[in-house]
Amino acid sequence: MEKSHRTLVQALGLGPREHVALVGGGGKTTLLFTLAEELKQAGRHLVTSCTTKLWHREACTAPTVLFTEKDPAWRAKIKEVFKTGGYVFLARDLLQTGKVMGISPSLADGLFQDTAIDYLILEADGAAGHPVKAPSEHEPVIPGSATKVIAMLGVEALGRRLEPSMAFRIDLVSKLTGVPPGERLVPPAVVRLFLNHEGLFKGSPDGAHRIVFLNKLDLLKERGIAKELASVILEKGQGKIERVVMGSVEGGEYEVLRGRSENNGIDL
Ligand SMILES: Nc1nc2c(ncn2[C@@H]2O[C@H](COP(=O)(O)OP(=O)(O)OP(=O)(O)O)[C@@H](O)[C@H]2O)c(=O)[nH]1
Ligand SMILES: [Mg+2]
Repeated sequence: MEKSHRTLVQALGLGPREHVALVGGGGKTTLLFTLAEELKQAGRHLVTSCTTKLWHREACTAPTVLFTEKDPAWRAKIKEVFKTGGYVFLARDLLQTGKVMGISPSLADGLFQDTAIDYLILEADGAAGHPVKAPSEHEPVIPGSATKVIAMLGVEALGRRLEPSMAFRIDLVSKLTGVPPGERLVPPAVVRLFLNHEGLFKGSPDGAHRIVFLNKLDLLKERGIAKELASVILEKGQGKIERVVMGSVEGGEYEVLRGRSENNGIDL
């Protein structure tokens, strides 16, 4: 059964303390800062970061950006920022390319042990702006203490032909889905991106909830194809996928399809 939600916290079923890792393509950064703003408005203490690379201009969406290599007082500064009702984007260093280098998974794990931090939200994968990706050998980079892993896909790719404009690491996408380049990305094939052990959830901690997020629903004239994908994922996922969220992060609308476990999330 589907359920509509207005907040990401509800749609994702977040508890009072979570370590969230975002993988896949089609809206990770947008979701990261939309969720951060929701949690900030609710007075929660959160840190945003990445274990990959991300544009500095994107990191600057956060009220404060701290670099662990440049600033020995970064830990104390996070607490200072909490007192002002803000939040931090934490990175290792600023690169000449205009990107920031992310933190290590072990630093992320250590950070989440600090109970002053309610939420740690990380971008743990890169898709170079494409709606679809498949992970390479060294991707994604998910810390062991992650409690929720959210694998995203931009639904504008569904039913479209597999082309370089659509998919990052197109050869791997083709291999995982079984769709040859130039053929259509139909739901029964796309399911494998989420359920194959070499797919988007690769390296997720055993205890973490796995959530599929089908984003940019606003771009679809006919939503049936996204719903078809969502139900096949839950059916074939056999309880491994806790929920599928279909929605539009930019439009602020979310529909949730549940797996076996019931989890309504906290009320902010
Ligand atoms: N129409 C629409 N566009 C969206 C939505 N969410 C994100 N986008 C757009 O999709 C593009 C990619 O979004 P990002 O948030 O940068 O995606 P990402 O997964 O972080 O991408 P990479 O960091 O390159 O891997 C941007 O142009 C966003 O503005 C949405 O809900 N609807
Ligand atoms: Mg991004």
